[in-house]
Amino acid sequence: MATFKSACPLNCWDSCGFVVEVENGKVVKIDGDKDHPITKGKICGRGRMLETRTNSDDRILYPLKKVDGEFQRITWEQALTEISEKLLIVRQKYGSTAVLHSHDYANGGLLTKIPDRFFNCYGGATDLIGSICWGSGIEAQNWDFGNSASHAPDDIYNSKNVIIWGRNVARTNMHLFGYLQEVKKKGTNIIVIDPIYNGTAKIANSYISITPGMDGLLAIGIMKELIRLDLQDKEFIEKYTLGFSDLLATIESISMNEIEEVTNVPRETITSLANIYSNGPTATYMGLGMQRYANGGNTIRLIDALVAVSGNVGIPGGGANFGNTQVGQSFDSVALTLPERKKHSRSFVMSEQAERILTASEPPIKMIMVSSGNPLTQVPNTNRVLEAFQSVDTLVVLEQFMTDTARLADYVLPSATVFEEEDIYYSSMYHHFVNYGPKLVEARGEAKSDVWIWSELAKRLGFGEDFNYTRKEFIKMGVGSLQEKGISFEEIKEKSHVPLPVQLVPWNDFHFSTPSGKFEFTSSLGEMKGYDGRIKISYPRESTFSNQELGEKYPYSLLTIHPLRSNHSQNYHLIEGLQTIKVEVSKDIAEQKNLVPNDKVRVFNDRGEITGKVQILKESSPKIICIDEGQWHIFGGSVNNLTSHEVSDNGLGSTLYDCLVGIEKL
Ligand SMILES: Nc1nc2c(c(=O)[nH]1)N[C@H]1C(S)=C(S)[C@@H](COP(=O)(O)OP(=O)(O)OC[C@H]3O[C@@H](n4cnc5c(=O)[nH]c(N)nc54)[C@H](O)[C@@H]3O)O[C@H]1N2
Ligand SMILES: Nc1nc2c(c(=O)[nH]1)N[C@H]1C(S)=C(S)[C@@H](COP(=O)(O)OP(=O)(O)OC[C@H]3O[C@@H](n4cnc5c(=O)[nH]c(N)nc54)[C@H](O)[C@@H]3O)O[C@H]1N2
Ligand code: SF4
Ligand SMILES: [Mo]
Repeated sequence: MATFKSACPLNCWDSCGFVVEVENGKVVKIDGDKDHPITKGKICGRGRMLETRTNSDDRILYPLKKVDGEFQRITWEQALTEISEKLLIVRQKYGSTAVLHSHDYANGGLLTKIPDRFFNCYGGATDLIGSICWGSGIEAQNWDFGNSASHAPDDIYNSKNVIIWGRNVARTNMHLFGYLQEVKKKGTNIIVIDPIYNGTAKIANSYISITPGMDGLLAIGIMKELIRLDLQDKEFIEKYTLGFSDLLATIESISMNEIEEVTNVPRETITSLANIYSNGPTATYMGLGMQRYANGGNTIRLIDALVAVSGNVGIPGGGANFGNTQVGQSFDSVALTLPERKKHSRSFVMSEQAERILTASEPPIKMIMVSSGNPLTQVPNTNRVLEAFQSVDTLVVLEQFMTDTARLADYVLPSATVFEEEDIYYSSMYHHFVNYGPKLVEARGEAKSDVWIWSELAKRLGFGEDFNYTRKEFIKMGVGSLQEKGISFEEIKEKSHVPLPVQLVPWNDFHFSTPSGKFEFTSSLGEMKGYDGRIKISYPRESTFSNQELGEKYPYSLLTIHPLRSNHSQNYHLIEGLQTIKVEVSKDIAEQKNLVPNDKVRVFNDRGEITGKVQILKESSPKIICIDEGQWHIFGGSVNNLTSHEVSDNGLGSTLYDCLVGIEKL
């Protein structure tokens, strides 16, 4: 047996360092790397499950082609020849943008950028922009700061108060949870704002429950109190911001009574939050859940504004922490993806891909290639996604398992798992370390790395010379941008984890990356893109405040949060205990509908329905139903049967949690 350092590839805040045991050419155990400065030897069950995902009997090990509705094993030669011929014919007949590359970010390896290189060299396919995950929040921070950047994890030691605003830290961000436990012992004040009393709320000094989608209004309430009490940071506002008078006008246009009513947060709590924000440093860690609403971008902008007005921007222990895109921006995407090779382009917003596939003309979508994603369970409005993905002539899916998306494919190409290929891994969500993952075992069966698959297709399409590089050479291309900062691939490989040269306390020079160089309450970038750049008062699309009629028909807010034991859809087929649908309801719903635990219920709206077994939430905002995302069709189906594909206010995010439903006992 031998042990090796490696890295978790999963799309997660934490990006952990691993120690992997290999015996007789097989991965047998995964543990945490104690030497990793952030993840310190602790990993979660999803990381450990990668051993099962690699060794499972259910893995797809050979190329498959659907013939008369049944999958048949074919050779790689046949698969690659037929797929490349189809790509050539589609381009010739309809143009390159008749092909859609549908993907998400299921793998945090640097070389997941290679499909972009492939499609650019192909001439430019239809690609996806924005993100169902964090699109509206990232765009919001681009408007306010010019980029989305977080404070380094250790900076939490400088915070007097920590506000966990809509992030399910105990479940989704285990190392931030570790930090919270540690700083709490030293007296740091921890506050959780969330519609659900979650695992993080349990360790907090206070828990504030809020009506879903109304966080921006709470931020306005806090700013109103800051200003009433004359606690705002006048110097910061004066010297480093743009558009404060517009913000003031918005703040003044709504009363505290209205805010209390809509948010369900009492005035004393709002006043106490104003005192906490002004008596900092106060760090705000925002989650992604609360920006998956029609007003999601505006919500993040209002929280950013609160952090700015209270003087918590650019100081140690402060920050409006959302994503940390400066991590991913450290790599040389241009060298890896060759954008100049693209001749044609068309983009669909990720959330709307099904609608756009179904309505596209000039050219229509004729072929879809899917990698690192499972749109049939993960993209909103599953019934429309099914219709869309069934409507094209050819669907090719690069996969490890027979997911709902793979099941629908004409060709399934078996993809290697993390330990079967070399790469470097990072996450643009939390910390700034890049981790090295060596190739530890041979890929099982005839599985191949995605890079190999794209390269073989490239050869057959006549742009093989752009792919005539080894994996190592591709990785080196991507880290070329770090050379002048003294970081090389060899160093990353040797040390297993290296901190990237990003700002550890972002904006500490008060030079912002916005067009004005200031923090922008009124966004010039937003205006340049044709939006009203001002911060507004806005509500979710599906709420009793904005749509009374719908609220009467479907009175409950459905939250579809991330599962504890699976990264999205990745483990449901491997853990028997996950193969049911749990419908968590707030106490008021249980009382009103006479529900007790384990009652069978149907949850429904105009888009679809789902059935499952009741559990009752201990504490939450009223009128809430919560169903974890990621479930497979064979185990009851994805909760995205119910969600809407509509985009968020700034155009680039999803409205997954902006969803009204009804419920009935069966
Ligand atoms: N176990 C596990 N961990 C994961 C993942 C996973 O699938 N499983 N996925 C990873 C990925 S890709 C991501 S994007 C992150 C997401 O990490 P998080 O942001 O922590 O998780 P989400 O499930 O998106 O968000 C859920 C939280 O937002 C709250 N919420 C929902 N609506 C509102 C609202 O209107 N206001 C407020 N204040 N709170 C609200 C929910 O109650 C819940 O506590 O997690 C990563 N980590
Ligand atoms: N209702 C609802 N829906 C949601 C969310 C929610 O909170 N609620 N969360 C959203 C969020 S935050 C996200 S990030 C998305 C995630 O959406 P996805 O990324 O589509 O979700 P995963 O289940 O992680 O699916 C990824 C698939 O990629 C495969 N895969 C893993 N590694 C590789 C690889 O290296 N190559 C290839 N070819 N395939 C690979 C896995 O086997 C898996 O089947 O889901 C979104 N959907
Ligand atoms: S899923 Fe996240 S917390 Fe779990 S091991 Fe991987 S990076 Fe770490
Ligand atoms: Mo995500």
